[in-house]
Amino acid sequence: MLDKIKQYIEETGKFKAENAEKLEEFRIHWLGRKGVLKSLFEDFKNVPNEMKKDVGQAVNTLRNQLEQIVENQKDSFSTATSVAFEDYTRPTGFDKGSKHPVSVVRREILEIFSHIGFKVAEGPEIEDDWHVFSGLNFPPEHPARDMQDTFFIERDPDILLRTHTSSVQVRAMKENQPPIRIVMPGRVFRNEAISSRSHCIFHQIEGLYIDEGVSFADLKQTLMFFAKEFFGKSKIRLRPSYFPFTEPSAEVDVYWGLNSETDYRITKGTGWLEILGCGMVDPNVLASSNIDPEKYSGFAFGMGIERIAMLRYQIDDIRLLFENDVRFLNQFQSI
Ligand code: 2NM
Repeated sequence: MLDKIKQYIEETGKFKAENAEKLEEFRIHWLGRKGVLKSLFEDFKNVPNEMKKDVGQAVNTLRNQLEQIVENQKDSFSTATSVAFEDYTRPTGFDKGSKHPVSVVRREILEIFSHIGFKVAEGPEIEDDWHVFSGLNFPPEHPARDMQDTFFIERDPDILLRTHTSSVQVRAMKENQPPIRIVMPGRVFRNEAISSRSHCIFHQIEGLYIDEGVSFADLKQTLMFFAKEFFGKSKIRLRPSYFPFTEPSAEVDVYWGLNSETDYRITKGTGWLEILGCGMVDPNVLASSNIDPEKYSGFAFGMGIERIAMLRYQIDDIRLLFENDVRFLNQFQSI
């Protein structure tokens, strides 16, 4: 497919319309509703994951080139046939918007989990202490409760901006009995100093699965499936870690490989990249939400969408994701 697209790029690059009708024919053939480009986008679904990036870029290059050709050559015909004086107040072309990489990645992740039975759940961004900390087994003196880390709206009782989407899970557990199998995308807020690695608002996706007999093996298998589907990589490793709401807890790395200079740089020479945190839901958390920890067990995981998008598209400064500079965003059109 890549070769075919490259050939299209070369072939159409030389196109010169003799008149307006020929240009319109060209436009319909390539860009029309049943045109070549449309069918390329349809075929894109079947492109293997590891090829998606290259093929996607090539299709976008082709599309941009075709749109430029039509736009540029149209002017040369219309001025000849239209009025003698150019009306400078007439609107010219408008730039098209494009999908933000965070939205693209969020949708892909949710799609992958939907195939294995996870439903999407959402909840409020403004929360109380119980849903964000106490109900999640954070001890009263935990540093995350500090003003330095959390944006408080009111004190006593504490009303705050959620620092993770786990608060949505707490709500889901309180409102439903197992089986519960949900993924929660959303904005979260942390009071961090702005640097190339941090930002006060970012996006997370967390997942939760609770039922009778859910084990750590189920967690690992689910994450392997995700890594394979999303990154096209099936080798992962789990390192012991700590979160207040899970026990045991782990951080998950995917084996990225060391095939290029970039691989060395982003994996710091190890070949491994951290993608998410996870663990078995702490029995205290289940009990706080009226789920019987003697009968049920569950796993949970969480990842930062910005981080995943940066890995996927090899973006090395998170601020690019928040500036909304069209010259940056246009590189991600419609993939
Ligand atoms: C993570 C890592 C590990 C998590 C746990 C829960 C809950 F509500 F079930 F306790 N929600 N999310 C979790 C566990 C989140 O994010 C890095």
